Amino acid sequence: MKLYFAPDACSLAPHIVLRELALPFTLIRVNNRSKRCADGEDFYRINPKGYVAALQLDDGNVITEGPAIVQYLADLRPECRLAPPPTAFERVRLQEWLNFITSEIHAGAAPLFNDALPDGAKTLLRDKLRRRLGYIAQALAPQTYLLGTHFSVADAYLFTVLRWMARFEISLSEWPPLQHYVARIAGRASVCAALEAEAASEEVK
Ligand SMILES: N[C@@H](CCC(=O)N[C@@H](CS)C(=O)NCC(=O)O)C(=O)O
Repeated sequence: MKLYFAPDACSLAPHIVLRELALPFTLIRVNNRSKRCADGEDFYRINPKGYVAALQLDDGNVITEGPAIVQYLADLRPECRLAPPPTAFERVRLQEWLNFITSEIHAGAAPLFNDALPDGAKTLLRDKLRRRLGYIAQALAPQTYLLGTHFSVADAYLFTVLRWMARFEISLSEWPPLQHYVARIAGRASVCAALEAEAASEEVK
């Protein structure tokens, strides 16, 4: 398998999951501006949507969209319990979280990466994000992970997007359960290895 990624982008979530599952994979860095891959390939040929993450399977099939990628990976190694079984009711809870993270936090925060966004719009987006983060903090207050006691692919995704908040001048210290959650996940071996590998990857022109 090949994971197409950009450092500290949403592709960090499937990257963490690949390492949690100890699956063999190759990391291929993408320049999100030039759409060039580290191996010289035009990234649009891998993912015509032009964004990471993309996972290319050994048979050539490509999976895109973070929530789909992480669930596909978790189901390859069900014994690792990164996702409840597909027919279990708890799987719906996982999907609820993945959809919430992707539409309310990831997509809600994405425009803030654009420096050209007017200040008024930034304030509106930040306020909305704060309300969503408050909801997550409440859900996490009595438990260790989003689904309870087990780390799941939703935690890999939430950890990834929470890392961006400091750049938007949103301090997680406003919500101690979120701050503790991020610190806990940052200590996982898979997370340390993924962050190290992304930081050490060579820039692509
Ligand atoms: N809906 C996609 C969104 C992916 C996405 O927003 N990727 C960003 C990085 S976090 C990206 O590569 N943006 C570059 C671009 O859109 O040109 C998913 O959930 O996987």
